[in-house]
Amino acid sequence: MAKGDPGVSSRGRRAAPRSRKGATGDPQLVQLLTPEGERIESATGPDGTEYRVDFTDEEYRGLYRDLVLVRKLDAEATALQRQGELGLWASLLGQEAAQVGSGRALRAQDMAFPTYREHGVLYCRGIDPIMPLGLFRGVDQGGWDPNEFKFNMYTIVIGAQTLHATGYAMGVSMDGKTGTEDGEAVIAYFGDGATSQGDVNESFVWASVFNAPLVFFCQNNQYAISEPLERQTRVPLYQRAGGFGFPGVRVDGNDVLASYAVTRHALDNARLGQGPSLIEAYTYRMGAHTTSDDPTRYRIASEVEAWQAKDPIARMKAFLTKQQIADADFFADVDEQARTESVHLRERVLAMPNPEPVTMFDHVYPTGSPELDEQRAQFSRYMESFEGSAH
Ligand SMILES: Cc1ncc(C[n+]2csc(CCOP(=O)(O)OP(=O)(O)O)c2C)c(N)n1
Ligand SMILES: [Mg+2]
Repeated sequence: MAKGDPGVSSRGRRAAPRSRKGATGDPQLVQLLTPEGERIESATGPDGTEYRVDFTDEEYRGLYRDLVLVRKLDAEATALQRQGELGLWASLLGQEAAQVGSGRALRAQDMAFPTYREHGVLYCRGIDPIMPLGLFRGVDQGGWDPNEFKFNMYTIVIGAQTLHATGYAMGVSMDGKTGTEDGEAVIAYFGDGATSQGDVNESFVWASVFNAPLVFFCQNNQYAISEPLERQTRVPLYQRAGGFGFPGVRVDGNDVLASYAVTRHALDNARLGQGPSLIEAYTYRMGAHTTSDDPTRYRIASEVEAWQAKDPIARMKAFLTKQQIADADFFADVDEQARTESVHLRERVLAMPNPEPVTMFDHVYPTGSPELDEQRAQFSRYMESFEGSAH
């Protein structure tokens, strides 16, 4: 995958903004790859920052492979839920480029705080994709080690992780780990709906006034369950940043190259001690909110079709093909790898052992408590009362 360090150039925040229309005709959107798969050399952000990437052919192919694998594993998880093997699944369908682009922009030392949908970022952090499936199957608590992978636990409480990330980022700077090119940065993921939460707005204030090395990465997938974007905001979300005193940029979230470029730039500013910023990755949730949602009840098919034409994987495939960076053998190989890995994932999910019910008391406190011991004992007696019965 993209291990290189593409030249994400900055002309400085005070440079005069140049009006440059992307191929979408939307001057607000940073885009480096059009839906048709045409490369745009560079794009200028609202503060004059110029974004570009310079990947090798191998790195371009690596990004494509990531996108396909992440989508396939996600589809497998949705299928497992439909077959009763998971309790719930929150699909990332349509948001692969925002997640792979930003996930690959992270350096090893950077810390990420996800929601419940960041399976693509989790994949980029090198975590076994089985991990969230244990959580959604209800057999464990999703227990990867956040310090080992620099990827915090999934957070279902909307917006809460932005506060955790802000505190963590303030700690990073108090520890003196910013101010150099190999400093540390933090990224907090959240959705468009989350921007209405007090937690997120409080995070903006604290991160701003404490100059925290934090990138707020909002995946605007246009919906918060059934609530459309216009119920959250009357201004483009990235413009909210200005009121809090830090820069904001809107990127085409279906463009993996632009998502990479803006995230790398924002992270590098943060690690250098230049404070927080907000990225609004403009994208679309192609599937349901979760497997317990029916989106046909609140949105029309033509809207989904319009976004299908902006598919993040199709545009990357068109680009690789047109530029002769990849051929049919490569695409077949990626598909085969995706198929093999998803079959493997399924086998491992089905083999997950059910936990003993009494283990629910195990991780409540690091060192336990007398009250908990008493509850555990009571519960054990209760469970023993069934022994020998037919139930
Ligand atoms: C504090 C809180 N309130 C409500 C919910 C219920 N809830 C779960 S997901 C969701 C919508 C979130 O939308 P958004 O932030 O846009 O993220 P998306 O799911 O679209 O990625 C809500 C309201 C919750 N989990 N936590
Ligand atoms: Mg949303």
